[in-house]
Amino acid sequence: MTQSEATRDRVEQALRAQRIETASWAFGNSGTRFKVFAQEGVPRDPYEKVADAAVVHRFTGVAPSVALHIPWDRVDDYADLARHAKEQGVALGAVNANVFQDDDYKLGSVTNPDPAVRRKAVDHLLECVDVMDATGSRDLKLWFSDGINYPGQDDVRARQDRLAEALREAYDRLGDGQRMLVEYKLFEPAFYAMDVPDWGTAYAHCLTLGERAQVVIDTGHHAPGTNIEFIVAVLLRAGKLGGFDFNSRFYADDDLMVGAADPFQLFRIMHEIVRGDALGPASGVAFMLDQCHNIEPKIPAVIRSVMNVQEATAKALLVDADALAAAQRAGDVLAANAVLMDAYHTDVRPLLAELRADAGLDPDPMAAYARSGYFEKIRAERAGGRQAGWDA
Ligand code: RM4
Ligand code: MN
Repeated sequence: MTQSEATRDRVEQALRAQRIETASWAFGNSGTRFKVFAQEGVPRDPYEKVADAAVVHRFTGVAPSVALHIPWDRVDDYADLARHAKEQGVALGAVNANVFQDDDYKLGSVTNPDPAVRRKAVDHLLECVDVMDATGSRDLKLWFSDGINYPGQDDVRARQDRLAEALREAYDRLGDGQRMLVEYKLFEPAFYAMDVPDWGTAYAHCLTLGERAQVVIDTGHHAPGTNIEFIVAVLLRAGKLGGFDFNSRFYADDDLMVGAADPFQLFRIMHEIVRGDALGPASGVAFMLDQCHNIEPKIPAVIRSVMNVQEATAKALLVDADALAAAQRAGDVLAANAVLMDAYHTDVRPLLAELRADAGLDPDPMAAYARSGYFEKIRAERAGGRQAGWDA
């Protein structure tokens, strides 16, 4: 085998093994605080959301699980939902707790000054672990809207204590093989101080909690200009990167399709993943999408997002690691940068098309979905009923 054959072999193998998790809420209606534009064919319940996620997997072959959001995806029988998923060819993935939509949570959930509200919020986290037991999910993903709008509104240190206490109780409830992923966000809905604003805060709590608590990076949750790949490298090195919520942003938490706003950033992130040997399932890094498709059709938008992650990954895998290391050792700044840019500028679409064809898939998932008639089917079938959205 020549060196280039060996490279191609390694790249193909890694791409074949890649897994990307879709999000149930990406299939429901969403919008901004100004307007939610309803779309035809949108799922009316978690079963229909899972069916749509399964379609994404059918056409891409690399999206075999779908994350749930509780209570948006509340059902009477979670084991039955898991069976339905399996029948459709997918599994239920991370369980996302939702402690940000009740009136009680105006001043916070797990950090609320009122112990009764904190109790209610922690009980919801525990309920989410019950759901995981029934679905077979590995990850409990926690994002807290908690924070304060004004200096002096509440005691920042006391809120950290309350957060630590809540996380500890949920952590101790985890079963074998289950993990807690702690997400951070710079601002919104709190404008002065979020209780988990950054990776450092999330990391500090995870470190205290133990091995099964890890940080999740939502790519839309940073200040503009933040070097996200640096965070990836540091967390990976510390064994504390639990996964990603992928999306794109131009301004704030825009939740646009990953790789749409800044494909170069996505490549840089995936380069650190490859460098840290964290692409495969053994690394425990979960590659999840957390997006909302406000104006574009949802299923093709998720397919496009999955393909964007694949393309960035393929480019990252093509980085000539030996040449890069040699240039770095020699202090050859331009050569080192050129190695990365060469890989980034490679058109990997033919390679991915070939891999799909080898796997018995259509080389062009977008066109195959459009031809499949699935949209026409759900548009006809899903008339009437209440469409899923952030309030359902
Ligand atoms: C939050 C956060 C969570 C996601 C919700 C929908 O901003 O990103 O991960 O579950 O939005
Ligand atoms: Mn997120």
